[in-house]
Amino acid sequence: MSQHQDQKLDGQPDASRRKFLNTAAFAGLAGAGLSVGLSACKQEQAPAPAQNAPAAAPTAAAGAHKIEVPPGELDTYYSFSSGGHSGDVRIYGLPSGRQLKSIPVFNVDCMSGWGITNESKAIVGTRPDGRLKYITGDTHHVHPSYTDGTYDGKYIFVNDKIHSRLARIRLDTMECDKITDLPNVQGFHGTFPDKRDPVDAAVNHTTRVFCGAEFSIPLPNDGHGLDDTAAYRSLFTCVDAETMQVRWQVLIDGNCDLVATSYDGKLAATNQYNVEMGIHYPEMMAGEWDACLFFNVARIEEAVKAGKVTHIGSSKVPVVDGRKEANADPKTALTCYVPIPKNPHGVNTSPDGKYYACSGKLSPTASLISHEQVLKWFDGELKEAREAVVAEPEIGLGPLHTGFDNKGNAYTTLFLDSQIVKWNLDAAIKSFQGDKTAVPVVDRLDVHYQPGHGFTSMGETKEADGQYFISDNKFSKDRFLPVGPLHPETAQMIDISGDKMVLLADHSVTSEPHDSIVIRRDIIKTRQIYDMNDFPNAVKDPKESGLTREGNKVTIKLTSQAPAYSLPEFRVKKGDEVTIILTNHDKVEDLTHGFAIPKHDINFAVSPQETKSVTFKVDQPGVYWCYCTHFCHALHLEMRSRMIVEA
Ligand code: RUQ
Ligand code: CUA
Ligand code: CA
Repeated sequence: MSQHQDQKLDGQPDASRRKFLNTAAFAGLAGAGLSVGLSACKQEQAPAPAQNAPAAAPTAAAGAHKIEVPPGELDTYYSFSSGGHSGDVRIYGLPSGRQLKSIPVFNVDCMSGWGITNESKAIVGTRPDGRLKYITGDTHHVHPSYTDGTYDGKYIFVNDKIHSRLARIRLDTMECDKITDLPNVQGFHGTFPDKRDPVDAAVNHTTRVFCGAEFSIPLPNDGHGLDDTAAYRSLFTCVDAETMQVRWQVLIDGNCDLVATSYDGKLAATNQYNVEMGIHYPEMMAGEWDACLFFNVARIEEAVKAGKVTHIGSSKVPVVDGRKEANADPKTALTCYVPIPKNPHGVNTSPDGKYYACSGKLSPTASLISHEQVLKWFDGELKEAREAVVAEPEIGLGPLHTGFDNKGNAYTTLFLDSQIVKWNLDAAIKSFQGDKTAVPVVDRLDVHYQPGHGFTSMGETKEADGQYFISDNKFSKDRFLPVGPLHPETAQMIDISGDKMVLLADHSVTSEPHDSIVIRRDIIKTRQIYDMNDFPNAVKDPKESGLTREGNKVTIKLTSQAPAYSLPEFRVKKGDEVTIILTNHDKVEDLTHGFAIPKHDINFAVSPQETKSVTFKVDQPGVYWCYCTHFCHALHLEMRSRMIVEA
């Protein structure tokens, strides 16, 4: 390589850098046998195309109209995206890619007051001294509730991988309303709601949420058996979608990773990359085979009802035995382990409900598992669970996540190849059956760079519409203005409505989204104004404003109406524990007020007709100007109240 070509002094992106990344990635994969464009010393020289690569990829210009949202017009889709280890959930409008909101969930957010107000602390959970139990979180997988096989706009569920918590977001207010700790697991990663009840045909909506734990630990994890690594185990958890209580858990062999559910409610699935139950990563890659593990929901619940359960440590959650040995007879088995090549990542259900695509990660294949065949295995009609695999096309290096269109095609992210591969399900099945004329791979598109997650518009519902695929890339490198060593990620928008994929846009996203979903906007019905009656502590009449004292506990009731708070001042004493309850009496849409107190670390916002409260200690006598932090009125700067702390 000629140095001057690749190290530009002005910091401008250099298109040829893409090849470095690929080269570096392949260096770790000796013998992978891919042809890679290594040369291309001159910038204008195109890289040697990899096998099967499109000769000339269609460019954005071809589909510019598909991303244009003129000023004043609204997007056609919502995209809900996990924030990753920022602990939040983001909302984007698509196709514009405009970020509309960040919903704080496992993080602390000083704009809204999440993690600061008493109401949000009660949801997140506190320690005996009133501090938050945790201030960190790692959101990965966002999945909404279903009715009749499609999104019903009621809830979104999201995991916290760090502390193994499941959160629920109400879609009318787009705020988190419940968080549940999963007992006796670590590395809670994949999650997916069920789509209907496996037994009661009348229940055609989400009532359960399944959670896969990735790491095995001593059970219970109370300090004994620390070095008895052979006894470490993992659990698969079912949470009630309404009460958010944990219903049951399944003790398994191997680990869980991502989770999928069937459209008939009968099965939940998780891909397993560590059937070896290795502790160090070479052990986790030791075997040629791992698995996709299926759970027979109705049988598990019968076993729980029949009391065939144990309990782990102090947890009251019933645990059934889903390990291989205890489930050798398919006719009574609770679990079915379908062998899948080496360390798969990702399992996704096709919109017709017939298949699960389970990607290879360390195998260049995607395995297509037939739902019907798995049910047959549970009926004792298959010799081997592996017979449930009906296709296993070679699609490229490092396949991770798969999305689907409405024409029988799958789109899988190839992490190592930095490509999206489009493959046809029917062709893959025919080819697997020996039909030499069937060609599974239909198209490939380069993405920038190293895609992890990929998903299609409405693609996880029976209403998959085949419009867009989003490639959430793990590296953005030279795609955006440099912002220091920590780069944004790229979410690339791809038009999948035609035969060829067309790259439409690069959207920058701050670190570090994992999975997302794309929902048609008509499904989401939000409330624009709160109902004051929903808040038990609301200060319903400004005349109720004032101070009440019980010993050193002081409660201040306050209302806001632009541009004033109901109390211009209030007096408390050094050593008091002060609770401020603030109800926003403004009824005008979008008229939110804030409330901040200097030196007391208080800041939160109240939207129209909303009530929030905060509790804090006052230790330093003095005058503290409480002020409105949210621009609300021409006299916003004048909107203040004085907290006077007497010695
Ligand atoms: S998972 S790259 Cu990020 Cu939670 Cu698949
Ligand atoms: Cu009220 Cu600004
Ligand atoms: Ca493995």
